[in-house]
Amino acid sequence: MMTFFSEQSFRRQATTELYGSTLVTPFETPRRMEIVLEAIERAGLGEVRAPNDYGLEPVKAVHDAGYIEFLANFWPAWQAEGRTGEAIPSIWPARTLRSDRIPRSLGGKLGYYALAAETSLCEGTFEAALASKDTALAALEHTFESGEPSFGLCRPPGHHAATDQFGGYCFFNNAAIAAQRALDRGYKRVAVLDVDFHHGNGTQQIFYRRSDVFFASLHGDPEVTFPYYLGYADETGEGEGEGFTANYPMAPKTPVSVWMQALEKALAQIARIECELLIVSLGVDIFEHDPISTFTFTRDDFTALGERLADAGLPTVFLMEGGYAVDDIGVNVVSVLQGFEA
Ligand code: Q9C
Ligand code: ZN
Repeated sequence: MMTFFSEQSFRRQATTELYGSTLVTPFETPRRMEIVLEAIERAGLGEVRAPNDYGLEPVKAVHDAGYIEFLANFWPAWQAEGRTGEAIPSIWPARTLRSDRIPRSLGGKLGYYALAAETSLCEGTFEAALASKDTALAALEHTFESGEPSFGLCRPPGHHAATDQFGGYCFFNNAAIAAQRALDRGYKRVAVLDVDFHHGNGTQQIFYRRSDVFFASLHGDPEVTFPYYLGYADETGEGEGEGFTANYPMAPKTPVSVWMQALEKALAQIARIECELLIVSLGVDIFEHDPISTFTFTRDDFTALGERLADAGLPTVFLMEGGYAVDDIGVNVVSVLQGFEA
């Protein structure tokens, strides 16, 4: 399988993540990419190519212009104010106190465009986010042109990024950008299947009122798991989009057999509504030893997942999302991709 990866993804080297009451070294570390690349090489999965630069148009097709400008300008502006540390949002236009005002202050903007506080902004973040969406778009283009499956080794991940909000380690929603591009290239209906441990709240928000992208997510129950406020089973889409969102929240330690039954339901929906392309938001934080998650996947379960996805018989683009058991992330990812190709 062809993999796409950009060295530019290493430009984000954040040193802080707000975790409980302390700052820790981020779980979403650049080392993750090195481990996945090593595993791809060791397994002989196939060529790894650098993506082209697809510019900002495909980003603007999904994200708010003010948000893109905010991410592009934030770090230089923060530095110009003499701030040296990484930027962590600490105030939001919260539920009953919200307005549409975007304050001039960088601290005010930071909260306006953030959905959570664990993801610091730092030098190189915008460049890495651009590289990540290019990686997703290159994978999409390869599958569009060849019909062959492809893997976009995206970093930073994307599925928590909403129209105008970053958080959960995500800045641009790579899967949403690729799905929109697929529609612009002529596919009539696209499925985004999100198997990351966390609900793909950003992807859901972006397509919630639309019927051209079917979004299905299998994830830790938001009653007890990040991102908490979205991903409940009764969220099924709105207006035109009614029936085009499907959520399968599951309790901590849910057996893989139960998870696989939810996958069957999601794949049945994808077949029934005749999706022409499958984009898999591939988070391997469903691994049994993931440090921030509570599902129980083993290496063999990852292989079985890949095999089952291949049986769907659709042109398929895999895009990297989460996975924080760094030593195992490579084997886990490659197991899915090799299972798919078996
Ligand atoms: N105690 C992705 O997997 N913090 N993002 C969770 C757990 C945020 C995960 C805290 C997790 C974000 C792409
Ligand atoms: Zn995740």
